[in-house]
Amino acid sequence: MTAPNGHLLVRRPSPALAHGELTHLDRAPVDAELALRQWQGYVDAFAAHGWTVQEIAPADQHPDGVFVEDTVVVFGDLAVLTSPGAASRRGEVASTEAALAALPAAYRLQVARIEEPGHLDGGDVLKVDRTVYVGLTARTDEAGIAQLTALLGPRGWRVVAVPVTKVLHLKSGVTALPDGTVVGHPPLVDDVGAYPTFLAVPEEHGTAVVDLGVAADGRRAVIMSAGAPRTAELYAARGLQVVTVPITEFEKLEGCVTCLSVRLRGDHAS
Ligand code: CIR
Repeated sequence: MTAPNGHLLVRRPSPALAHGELTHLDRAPVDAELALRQWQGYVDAFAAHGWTVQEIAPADQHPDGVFVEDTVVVFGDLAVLTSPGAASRRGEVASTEAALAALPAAYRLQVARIEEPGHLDGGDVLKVDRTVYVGLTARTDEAGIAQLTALLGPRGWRVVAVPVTKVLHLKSGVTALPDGTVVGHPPLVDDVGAYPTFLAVPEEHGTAVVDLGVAADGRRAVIMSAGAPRTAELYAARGLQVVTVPITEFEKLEGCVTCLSVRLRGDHAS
């Protein structure tokens, strides 16, 4: 067990998960019971690393509601509620807002929102130090990025728009290790040159990593899909403790480890 790392917002999967949105993948059968077990395994891995888990109210009428990252993005002490690009997902935001309001006082954030007609999904937002890369995708448009820039510019964040065509969200193609190295599987990345540092990984499911914080052995820990064993070895060779979880049922819906939670760290960095 480690020192507390922060607060984790999650939402248990809807029994209708199989009917979620698909953009780049063909529909494959989804086992709803297996999805629930995989989700619990994901949540348990955070809890074992000192995270306090807080569930957002179930939203079973929204098949994609489990992908809570798309509904809010946290920048320091500011939470930006999003305006999801898919109509089927817009009703997910209100319950995320309610969950933020119910957080313990130490995690209470200022709240801003992206407004229609602008659209922005949290999966398109990648923070690396004080730079915020935002995917220009089928879900996130110029108007949404302009609103985010207006909110963040005065707070000292630099917003960089990155066109994304090969995957659903920016973070379906690239994420960042705790040291800020951007990682991605090149066939899924439109422009590897968009980032100051870029580490190519050999597997599609290896692109998504989440910082779990400092582990009991003092190493930095990350969580990633069990579907990328060679990439896990690559990360371990960089000195990281690598925790892998099976998330096949969410990957069938174009989800990954980042989108299944919103991380609120004690220092308010997410
Ligand atoms: C969707 O298309 O909205 C969902 N099926 C998947 C969302 C995954 N979210 C993410 O990568 N941030």
